[in-house]
Amino acid sequence: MPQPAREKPAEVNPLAAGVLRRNSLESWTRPAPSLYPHQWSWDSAFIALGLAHLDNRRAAQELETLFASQWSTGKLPHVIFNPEAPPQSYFPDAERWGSAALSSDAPSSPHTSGLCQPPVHAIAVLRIWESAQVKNKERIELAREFLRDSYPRLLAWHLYLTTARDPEGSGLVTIYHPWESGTDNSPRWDEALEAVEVGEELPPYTRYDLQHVADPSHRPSDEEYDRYLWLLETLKRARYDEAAIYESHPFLVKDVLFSAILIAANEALLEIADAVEAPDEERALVEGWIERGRESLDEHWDEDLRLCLDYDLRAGKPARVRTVAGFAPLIAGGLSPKRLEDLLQTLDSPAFAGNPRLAFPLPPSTSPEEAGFHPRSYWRGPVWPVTNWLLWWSLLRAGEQERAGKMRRDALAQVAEGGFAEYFEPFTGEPLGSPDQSWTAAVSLDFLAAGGS
Ligand code: 9WN
Repeated sequence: MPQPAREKPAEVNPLAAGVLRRNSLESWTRPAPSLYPHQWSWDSAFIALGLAHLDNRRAAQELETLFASQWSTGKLPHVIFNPEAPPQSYFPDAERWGSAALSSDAPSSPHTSGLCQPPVHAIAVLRIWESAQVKNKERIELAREFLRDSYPRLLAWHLYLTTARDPEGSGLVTIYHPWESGTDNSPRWDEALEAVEVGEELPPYTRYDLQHVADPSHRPSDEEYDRYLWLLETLKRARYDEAAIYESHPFLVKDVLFSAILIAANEALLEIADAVEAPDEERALVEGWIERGRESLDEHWDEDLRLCLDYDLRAGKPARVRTVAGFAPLIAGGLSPKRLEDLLQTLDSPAFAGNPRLAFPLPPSTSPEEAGFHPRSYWRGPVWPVTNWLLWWSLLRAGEQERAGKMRRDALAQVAEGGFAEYFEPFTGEPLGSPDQSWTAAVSLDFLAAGGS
């Protein structure tokens, strides 16, 4: 049963700001106080979006700190390790990744992981720019400087994703690990992950994540962790070299959600390119990425499920499972009226936000109609505020103001009732995972700043 309302949506703002303040270190923000003590890539992008409404300069700093650890290939690493984090607080740690020791492309300090995460960054940079417009002249000038510095970083990042991560020129990004998707244990990855045979040489390890959660069964299982850690070993064997990974790595999947976020981020990059008066050739390059990406998502559309599907390159087949990632074309934008209609029908159906058992009509991470659905297990069913944000933002861009407004109200009602949890049980609204998750607070601030009833 839903808990009695704790706070009214209007009171969410100062509470969200408080979460971000408490999780903040000097120039970056921990995703959560104890479970995640380092800087995470897409968390920081969402955090910057929220901070843009509180403190524009600090929002810019959040991303500058991340950009300072960009690999020479253009990759923005998924974790930047905090040397001050308490020992044995998160695993795999910097030592286990060994990025700088194995690859001259990695920065030597601070240490980073060898993976990346969905590229929300250009969208956040643009939000910082937009929110500076309503402030004073000095703020606008600072934001313009930030925009100028960020543009080449973002271009290099997107270039990396459209080349090293798409050597086929397919328009879709290949991920090497479920952690790159940001939706770690989603049933999207079950088949591809099951095909990964864990070598006996897997070095022993201790999971510290289980110490920080009320119920360890909500986190990914030990079997999943063995495979996650084995994939890490195979990446290390390839010394994080992209061509070598493509040859031998056992997990290569075209991720439609990651790719759709890249398309939306490329649209943001075009606006940034205009603002910094970037050369025409660069604009044409980005326009080409957007076009190719959308065409490719169209090729991965499943007419029966009325969703877009990831594609397992190793097995040579799509992952036929209904998860929130299937709404990728909505996030990518530029839809035909028919495709938009299809996606909205799926969204409203009992397979997602129209399920009659839901506490709030918000899309569960995995469809309750799927065999792999679990209402309390991480990305296997719970509702995640960041995916609410992505869909809300996409609905607005698609001109679906009314639906977007409703989703925004429901998402705010959920945090008003349950707090800034990492994720929520879809049928009861119970807050799960880390209770003070930064990106939940950040997207709530962005929802509030958008206004409306
Ligand atoms: C692994 C930090 C991150 C998010 C991911 C979420 C979770 C890490 C973990 O936490 O992943 O990267 O240890 O489970 O799945 O989306 O960025 O909040």
